[in-house]
Amino acid sequence: MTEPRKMPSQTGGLSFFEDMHPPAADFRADILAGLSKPQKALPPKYYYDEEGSRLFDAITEQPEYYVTGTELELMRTIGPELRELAGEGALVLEPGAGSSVKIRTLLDALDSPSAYVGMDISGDHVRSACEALAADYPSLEIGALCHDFTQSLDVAALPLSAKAHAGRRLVFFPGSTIGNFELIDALALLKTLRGWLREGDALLIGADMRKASEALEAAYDDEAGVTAAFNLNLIARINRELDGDIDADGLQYRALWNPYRSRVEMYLVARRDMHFTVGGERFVIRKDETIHMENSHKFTLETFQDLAAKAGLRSRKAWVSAREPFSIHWLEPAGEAC
Ligand code: AVI
Repeated sequence: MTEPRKMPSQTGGLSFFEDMHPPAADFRADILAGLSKPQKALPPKYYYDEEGSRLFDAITEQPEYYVTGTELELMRTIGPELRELAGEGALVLEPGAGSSVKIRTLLDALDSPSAYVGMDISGDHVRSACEALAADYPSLEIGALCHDFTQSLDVAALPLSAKAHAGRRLVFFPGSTIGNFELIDALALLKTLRGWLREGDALLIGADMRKASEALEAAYDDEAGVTAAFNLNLIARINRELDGDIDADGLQYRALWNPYRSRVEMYLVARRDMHFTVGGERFVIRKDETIHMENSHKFTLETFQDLAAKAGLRSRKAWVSAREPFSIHWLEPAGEAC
């Protein structure tokens, strides 16, 4: 890690802002590669431009999308247990640093947390999210890291106080974002997060659960068409930023539950044959051909705990919501990852 800079006067109440210069994504190369595959596919990490982020927030408010509300309700219910498990003075680390309501719920539940460090691949995003948090928690030590959280991190080298470094590390990864990774990548991410923990530290992670296909398909294809708009927004972004001419009206959004892979698969389906150009390259999509957009894996307690065990994480406690089943896991380092 480069020597972190402490810049309290310039950091809007933050203890530090550190840019670890994660490698920049190559939007053009990734989109052209995805459209050139036999099964066309677009990387979901590109959903989140300004409009995409606004649409995702709107998804979380749709009545069919139970994920956000259910997890938040469960977090509130288990708050006293989290306080007990974390003990006093925890150092909270949040890869993603996106969900201000959930992190506030956790911080409010804990017993005098010593510090919070948010991280995200977008420096602007993590900085403003952490500054907003610092305004609400003026006595909490708060740092922001521009970092690709799929990469290793030397937590001991972060410019935090001795008190913060002495606290239990609690890595918080809510939202079932883990479900958007291919299982092999989810395992790699769990191993990376495991690498941030010492004996006695913990990973608190949300994982959505298998349920009736009707509920799952409705959650990912809401009546108001917000999830469809979220997917089609990536087509608009491609047209705008890569000089494309894809006719979005020729594409229909569809969400399908795949029980064999235990995941909801999201696609754009061509209504007719279409020829289009993106980034100076020509493509054809045939009627009924699909563009694979995203997966959202769903787990049972057992399948998630098995995955965690392969990453060297042992389940200390798991909670399941009363209504649409959603799980939150308290995982602790155990032995080595395999
Ligand atoms: C961010 N992630 C947890 C969402 C999910 O539920 O898989 C992404 C999403 N895509 C469409 N709707 C929600």
